[in-house]
Amino acid sequence: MAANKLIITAAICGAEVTKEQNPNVPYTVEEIVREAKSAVDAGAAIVHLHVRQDDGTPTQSHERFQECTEAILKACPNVILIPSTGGAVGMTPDERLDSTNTTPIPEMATLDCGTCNFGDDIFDNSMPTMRAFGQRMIERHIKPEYECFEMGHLDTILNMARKGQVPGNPMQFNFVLGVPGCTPATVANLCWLVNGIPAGSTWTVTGVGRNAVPMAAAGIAMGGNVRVGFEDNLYLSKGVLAKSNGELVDKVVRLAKELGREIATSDEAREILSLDKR
Ligand code: KMH
Ligand code: ZN
Repeated sequence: MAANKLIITAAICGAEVTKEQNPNVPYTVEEIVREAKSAVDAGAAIVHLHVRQDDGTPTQSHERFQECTEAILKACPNVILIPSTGGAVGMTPDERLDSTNTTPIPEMATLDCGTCNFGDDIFDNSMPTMRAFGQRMIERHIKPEYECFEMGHLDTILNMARKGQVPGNPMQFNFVLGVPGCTPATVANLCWLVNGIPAGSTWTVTGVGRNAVPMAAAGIAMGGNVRVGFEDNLYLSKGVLAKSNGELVDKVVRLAKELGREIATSDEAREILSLDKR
């Protein structure tokens, strides 16, 4: 029975973190493959993908996504890839959507559910932008992972789903808690969000920075799924930089074992998330 298994997503790269903060943050295709493989070998069923130019500059270019996707799938043939359509703050909507122009079309992609503060920046997700992203995903049969950084993002996206502007049930949510300026990472906030999702939905929790492990523990205990990785947190424990994404995934695997949750394979994750096997 796959239903109760824990899906671990590894957000291996992100767009904002740098090698200056942790030298193991991947930029090149080879480094991205190395990090994806370390995460998958440790137990991740999904890799949430941002890509960079070799100098570390974030890019949403479909050519770079194509190159990285093919290289990751060579090393990890069955992994589910969730390319970002969030990109980096300041990118245009068209630029951001280019990550979905790979061949084959990705089975999933993120869809960010509203504008919010993002540290000192503003992460702009206006209603027209979200409608355009929803339309693209409906047309191309891409299952969105709905990224909610703020409590109000949930209501926004549920309204859009009711109006048929974004793909509807079964919906997959990722509650990203603890981004500076956004909803704090507390168990109470997570419970409020989880209580608000439609029956039949699935959810993941991501705790940012020092919230990564406490939120992972909450997600495991509450029957949800967990995302970890360099995009969200660079440390294995206080003051100790993680050597790889695999180390962060391994920590979640150990927690899950202690709490009695088995780890889902990528195919089991496809079943849980109602994805077609490709
Ligand atoms: N880089 C952040 C501004 C996503 O991947 O969809 C947004 C982000 C969300 O990472
Ligand atoms: Zn992301």
